[in-house]
Amino acid sequence: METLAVGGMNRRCALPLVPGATPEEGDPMNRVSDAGRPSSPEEIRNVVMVGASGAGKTALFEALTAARVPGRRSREGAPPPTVVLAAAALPTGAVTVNLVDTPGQPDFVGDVRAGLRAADAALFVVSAADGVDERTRLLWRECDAVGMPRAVAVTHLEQARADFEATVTACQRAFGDAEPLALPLVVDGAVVGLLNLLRRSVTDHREGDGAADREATPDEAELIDAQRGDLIESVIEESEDESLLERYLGGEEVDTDTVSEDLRTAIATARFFPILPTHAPSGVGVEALLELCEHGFPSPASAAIPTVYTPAGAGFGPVTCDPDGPLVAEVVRTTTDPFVGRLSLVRVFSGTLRPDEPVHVSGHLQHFASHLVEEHADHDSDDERVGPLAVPVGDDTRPTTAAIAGDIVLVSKLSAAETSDTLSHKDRPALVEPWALPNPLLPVAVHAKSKGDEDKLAHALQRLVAEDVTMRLEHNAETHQLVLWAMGPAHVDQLIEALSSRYHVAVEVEPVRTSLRETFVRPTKVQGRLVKQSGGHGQYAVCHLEIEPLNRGAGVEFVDKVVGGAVPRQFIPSVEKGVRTQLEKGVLAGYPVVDVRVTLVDGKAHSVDSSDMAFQTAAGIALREAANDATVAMLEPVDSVRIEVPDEAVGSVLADLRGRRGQVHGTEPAEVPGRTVIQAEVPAHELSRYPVELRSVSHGTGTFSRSFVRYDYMPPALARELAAGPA
Ligand SMILES: Nc1nc2c(ncn2[C@@H]2O[C@H](COP(=O)(O)OP(=O)(O)O)[C@@H](O)[C@H]2O)c(=O)[nH]1
Ligand SMILES: [Mg+2]
Repeated sequence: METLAVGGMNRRCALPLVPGATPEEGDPMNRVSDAGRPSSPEEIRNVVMVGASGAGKTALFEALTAARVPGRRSREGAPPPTVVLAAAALPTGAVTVNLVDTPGQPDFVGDVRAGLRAADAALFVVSAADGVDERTRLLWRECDAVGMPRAVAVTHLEQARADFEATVTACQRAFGDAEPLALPLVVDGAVVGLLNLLRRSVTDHREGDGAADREATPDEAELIDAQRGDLIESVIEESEDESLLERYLGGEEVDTDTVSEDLRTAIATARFFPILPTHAPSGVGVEALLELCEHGFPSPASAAIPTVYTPAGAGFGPVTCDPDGPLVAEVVRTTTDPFVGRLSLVRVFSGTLRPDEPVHVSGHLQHFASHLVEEHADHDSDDERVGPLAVPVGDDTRPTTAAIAGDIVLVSKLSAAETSDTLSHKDRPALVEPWALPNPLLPVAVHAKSKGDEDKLAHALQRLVAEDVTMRLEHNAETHQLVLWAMGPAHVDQLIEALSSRYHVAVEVEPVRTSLRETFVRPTKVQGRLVKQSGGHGQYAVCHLEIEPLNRGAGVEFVDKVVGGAVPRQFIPSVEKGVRTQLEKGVLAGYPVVDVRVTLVDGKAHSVDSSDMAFQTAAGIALREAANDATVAMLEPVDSVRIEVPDEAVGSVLADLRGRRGQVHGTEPAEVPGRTVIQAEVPAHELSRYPVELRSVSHGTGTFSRSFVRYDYMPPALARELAAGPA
């Protein structure tokens, strides 16, 4: 049995999707039971868990899974940090809750985006000990912009510095209309139950005994009633029923069913956000959360569907969440298992996915991207066949025979399908507009530790790139480096670890070299002489060159001003070729020379010993002779940079930019309130670790983009350092 998981992190798979175990072989009914699987989109809830790293998402994910999948126990001890999406289909009441756990570290925001695409509602996990952090706030705003229904699970309640009330206030300040549905019952530093505000009841959790509901004691009832009013008022305010609010404020008791119904509407329309106290280790809040998913969150039938085109870019026509509609599905995550092959986590938007059916696979990232994604070249394939389907259950999978519109499923053997690709019917090919892909901006140069592994490395990187749309590869022809662009240092570590554990390639990391340019800074006259006439066939060529600097961006010019045939006609192109070749190779430090005019003014030839080669060589000699520290300067690439940070970080970001030789062109308010956009020009050399450094001066929420604008003079001391450096 081999490892197999959406995460690809050495997890065991109980029901392997290996050849020979496909549902089609033998009697499918013996192998695949679809009992309990959703038969209509109304029976599905897709929920993504997001929040700060360490807030307790994975612990909660595992507790929720353990509560619904028999035989699964919560993990002992601390879960390892999540670096990829994990999913679990949890039968809950009349529905299946497809739960998606995401990583909290900023480096893996790509997976958070993918999770948000897969889901129709988001569960924000907030630690009562740490409160709401800036990145969580930002993510909330993103969900707000698309009207995604949200709820908040509060964790770490038994910690000494935890304060549920303060956390509720912090949520209200950061998120808006949020109220708790229950209060935590904390006794002697342990979370032992919930006070349910709507039902006015208490749920006790006893270790080993599970949960039991009982009536509230008078003290508990007092606590409940002190909070219940706020909840009911909030909910009724969001209801369309004006007279209800009037009656309620007038002192009339409103029945719980009416409030429950209004609550459902308010959550589903993303106008009200319920807060639930939870404690994963003891299971407190787990049932309440699942109940909230079932009754509060909307089904995919009422969720927005992303824009769908044909692969040619035309309109596809209306797409609804209909199992009988045309197939439109999207790969939200890809893993390559060395034994099982490619495994794709797929969200079905329309139609029904069935094993063994041919599909069209379409990916046009380059078309939609604002930046170059050359390794994700646009591709369309009609040669794909859906392999066995399986339902993800955390680390495990369960085979299934169909995934209807609205569902999330694992598909094996889609060899051409990359993350964010669209699956559709061959006769009705579709292309879903990809979600907003983050641009990886941290470069590291890598090479295989052992020379013989270069091919293996290239192959493994190709695989990783297909899985991970947040990494890029660059083969830099100038510096001869293989550069891996990643989201941050943790992402780099993850990629290097994947190369070694999954593909058995050990790599070494080296500093990224900046491609510089050389240029002449003062007019220079020079002679190049190649005179070799001792014995045998000699070589003879002399050329006099005048070198003049040109404006930035002017390029290289060659001018012939020879008079009287001092250099014979047939050798003029030889001189030009020699000049251009030498300029490309560099004249001082090995970088291409730009923005220069070279004029051939005079020369000498020999009737026997002169040749094309001799004149090419002489031209090169002349240029090298002309080059020294006084005549040649180094140019470095300068990028135009757009930085977005929280207002309060602007001061430190500007100070930091000055330290990077940056020129600030201006600041303006960002689209998102409370944030500022800074426009600047910064030498590329100073940006090589910027994703890391920006994070530290911007509470982790700074983002930036960069694009090359021009070459500019580099301080000579730095140029000497780079030229001499080991890199
Ligand atoms: N005391 C306490 N620890 C928790 C709670 N929830 C999670 N943890 C622990 O907090 C750490 C981080 O949790 P994890 O689920 O990995 O956080 P994630 O990064 O949000 O996925 C782990 O050691 C968990 O066992 C909680 O409610 N109380
Ligand atoms: Mg986690």
